Amino acid sequence: APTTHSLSNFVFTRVLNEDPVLKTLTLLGTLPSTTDPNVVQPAVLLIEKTHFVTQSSESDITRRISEVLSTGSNDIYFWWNAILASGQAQDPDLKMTVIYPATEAHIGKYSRQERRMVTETAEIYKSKVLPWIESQPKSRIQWVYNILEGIKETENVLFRDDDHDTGFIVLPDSKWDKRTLSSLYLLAISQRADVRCMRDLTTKHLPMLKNVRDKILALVPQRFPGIASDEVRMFVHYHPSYYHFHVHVTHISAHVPGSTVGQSHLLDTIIDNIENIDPLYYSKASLRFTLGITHPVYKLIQGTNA
Ligand code: M7G
Repeated sequence: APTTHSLSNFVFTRVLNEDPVLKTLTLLGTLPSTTDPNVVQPAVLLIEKTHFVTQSSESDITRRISEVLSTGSNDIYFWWNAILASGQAQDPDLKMTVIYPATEAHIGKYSRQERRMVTETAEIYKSKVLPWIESQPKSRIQWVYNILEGIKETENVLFRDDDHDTGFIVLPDSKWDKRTLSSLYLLAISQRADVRCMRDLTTKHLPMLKNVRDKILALVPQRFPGIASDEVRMFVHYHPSYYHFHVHVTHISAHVPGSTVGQSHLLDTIIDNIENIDPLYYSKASLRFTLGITHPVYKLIQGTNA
């Protein structure tokens, strides 16, 4: 795994994406292989400016401003740029993610790209998309198994229920800064390996879905005083990036930049559709959502849509 130190060997290739509102920058570059320093492999570097700490006067942002540069004024209005004095470990300026070695799928996912609406019918799903999902190498969800088996991120786990039918494990999503409650972002990962995505869900999964819902609604207010259970949103992505069933758990005021049009399905709606509409709702439904035009599923569906 790359250390902070190895980032000094990062060689820039190109900008994959940037967002001036979210203050994020995504770069493609290379890093030397950990086993053979003469070999370089692709690395995706995600950088975001962190949110301000407001809870503690110790880290009051105004105390860290070391230089103020006036950019103009008009009447009672003054505009300044400022430079921050070097910070402290508990008040970092940047949050970074390195994906290394990064696959083509990672590079595609993090690249700015055109998006299009597509309709995935049950028929297209069964004939084209499901075989593609089944062809995904298990290594793409190695990180999920590392969490479930207690090999990685063990110190972050907030809750685990080891029932092999209905159990799940809850931990901070890697997108969360682990401190800003209004952007709380947790992940509940099912113990079951037979649910790759929402399409697989049927009546037999209702106890698991309800177990996740009920326990999360109790857990969040208990672990994060200040968040009420009716401030918690739980949803599932279709398509997800990782085909092992998991539920996204966020504060209702969190911006969810990862979610695109039609991609988020409320856990409560999923339960209701299976319980009250049709046990096979998700294997019968035509689902409409956007996909980036480089997404492999886009190519599979595009050939079949008018
Ligand atoms: P998804 O719906 O499969 O894909 O959700 P998305 O990334 O397109 O939303 C996977 C979720 O898992 C995302 O919210 C990721 O931020 C999160 N995630 C991904 N990885 C590789 C990790 C990880 O290694 N650890 C943790 N804690 N979360 C991760």
